[in-house]
Amino acid sequence: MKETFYITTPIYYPSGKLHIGNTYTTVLCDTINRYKNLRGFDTRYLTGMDEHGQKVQTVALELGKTPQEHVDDIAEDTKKLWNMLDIQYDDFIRTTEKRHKTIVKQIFEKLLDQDDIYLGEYEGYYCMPDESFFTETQLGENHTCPDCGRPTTIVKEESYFLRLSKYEKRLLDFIDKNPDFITPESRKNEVVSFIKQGLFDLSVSRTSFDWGIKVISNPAHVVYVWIDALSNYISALGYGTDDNSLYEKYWKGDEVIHVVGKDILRFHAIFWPIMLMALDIPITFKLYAHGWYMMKDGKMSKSKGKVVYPEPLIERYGLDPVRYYLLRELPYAGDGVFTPEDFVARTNFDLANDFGNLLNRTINMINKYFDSNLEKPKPSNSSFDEELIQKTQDTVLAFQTNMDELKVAAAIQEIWSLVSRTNKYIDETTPWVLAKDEDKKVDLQRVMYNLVEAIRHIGILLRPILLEASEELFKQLNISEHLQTWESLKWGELGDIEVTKSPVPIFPRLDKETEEEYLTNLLNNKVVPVKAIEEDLIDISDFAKLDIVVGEILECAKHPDADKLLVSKINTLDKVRQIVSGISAYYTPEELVGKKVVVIKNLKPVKIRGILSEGMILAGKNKKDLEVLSVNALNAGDKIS
Ligand code: ME8
Repeated sequence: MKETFYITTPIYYPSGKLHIGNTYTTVLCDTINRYKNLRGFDTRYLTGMDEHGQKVQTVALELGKTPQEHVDDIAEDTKKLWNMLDIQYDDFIRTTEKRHKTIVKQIFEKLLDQDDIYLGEYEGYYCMPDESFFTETQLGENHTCPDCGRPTTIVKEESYFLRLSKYEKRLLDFIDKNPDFITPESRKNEVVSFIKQGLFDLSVSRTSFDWGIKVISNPAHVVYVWIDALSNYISALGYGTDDNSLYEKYWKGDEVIHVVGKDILRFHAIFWPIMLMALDIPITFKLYAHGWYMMKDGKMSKSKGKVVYPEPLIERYGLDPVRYYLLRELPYAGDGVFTPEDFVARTNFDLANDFGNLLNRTINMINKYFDSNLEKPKPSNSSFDEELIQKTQDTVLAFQTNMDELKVAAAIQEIWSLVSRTNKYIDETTPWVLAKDEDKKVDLQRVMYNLVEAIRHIGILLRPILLEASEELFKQLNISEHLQTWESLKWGELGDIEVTKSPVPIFPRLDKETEEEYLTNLLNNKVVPVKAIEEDLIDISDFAKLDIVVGEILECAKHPDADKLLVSKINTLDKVRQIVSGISAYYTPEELVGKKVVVIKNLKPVKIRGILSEGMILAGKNKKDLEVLSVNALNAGDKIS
């Protein structure tokens, strides 16, 4: 049976749009989850929203919405963002859902019944106009309200408390016996010294607002954030319900990881295990606390307008450069600074130059020297080859070790070290010199094979990180699915090679000045004209070069040697032309006969798997579907412009 792996993000407050800080946590978990999937684990990835509390109530009021309407809107936006980032979560829990509220109510009553929760009085700094309590550390100068700046007063309120002090010793023992419970080590030490100073019981209910889960036995109280929020990790698994199979499988399974930001580590490292001890639920999870993304001049702050949102970055640069930057720039145990200069440099140097160029150069050379086809060579022993092979194997191991320890930035560095080594291999073996000497053809063949084999390994390691580029890499190198798996990470698994005849660079270089200026404006919240990157723009005369017409499909059949291809005979009036298209996963030949489709006539004819193709049928595509463009009123040969 497969080992199980359960990973969670914090559930986010719906106080506004999510920024790159929250996005970082979600992308990090997505990458780790995809890695575990690649390794063959039975994985489950949970994220969601923490939708109760006074702040939400106040914000909703300001927006003229009910709190529920407000959180519904933000949850919708958040899901859209995760979609944009291709986050592969299995469940999205919202604390306003019935499945969650029922469990929180049960948990609260149980803790109350067994006297782990008791009624007392909460004393705090209260802002009358905002109707909010604050702790001393949250206050502004002279004990003013951090939200509105007006003076606060000390007010007492009836509140339930969770007995933390009772579990202090047990918790310290637990941390001692489970040295990898909290990572990084430096953060664990902070938690331990905090506990050793002595724990105060935690206020877990409020009477000053009502946007929350009501305490069953005393509905004047709502459950205050942390018992509500932390329970999401098990309520989402059906804990305490008739169907608790997910809880049994994943919570009690092989590996459970909560990824949190450093600011909420204490809640997860102290309150959560104590809650579980009190509830007699096994503490199966490990905690990883990451640092923060800062701006050059300090913390990101929505109220000061110093904040970076991911959407404009993805729209302008694409998904992979954003994922890459976020994962690569934040060190394992520290903070990172988001700067325009670094973003452009990472995209240009790491992605476009080092990695993109390696792939592009390799394909171009195979086209030039071997007309895109290369037989697998006999193994041989040049010292350059041995070094490259050794480096590739070492990289796989180093990548794995780092990923298993959640050191994702370091794991990415390992891949780039192999990228550099592979580029160096080209310089060492000088294929352009080998190509001049017919006697060196076998050497050249071996060099090309080794390049593709190293790049295939890089592609597999990149699958959890660069989602589109890794797919594109396999496509351009024509590498079949069984050679994209973790199990296929063995040198020499690759057979004969047939690369694309028309390689496209996967990462365009950014113009340094333009993009740094664009990003600086974006970071300063200046209105930025939406402008596509220059290299993507074409002139109308470029478009006019295409000869596009209506073509009527007269005959269609499966390609004899390739499952994914169909071969159509199409009347474009000037002649009946044969076109090979990769659409057989979406259409049967019968469905296409009689269709009037859109055809590019003046593409250079090419042989695709041995069959001549004289043009291209246009189709639209998304992740699920592909649809061939077709017309009704027009006839074969009619021009499209
Ligand atoms: O704390 N860089 O929610 P939240 C990196 N609802 N991470 C950052 C960041 C930054 N600049 N700013 C925020 C909550 N984060 C609670 C969690 S879980 C049971 C309840 C991270 O929306 C922050 O560290 O305020 C935290 O991990 C996460 O975003 C959610 O923050």
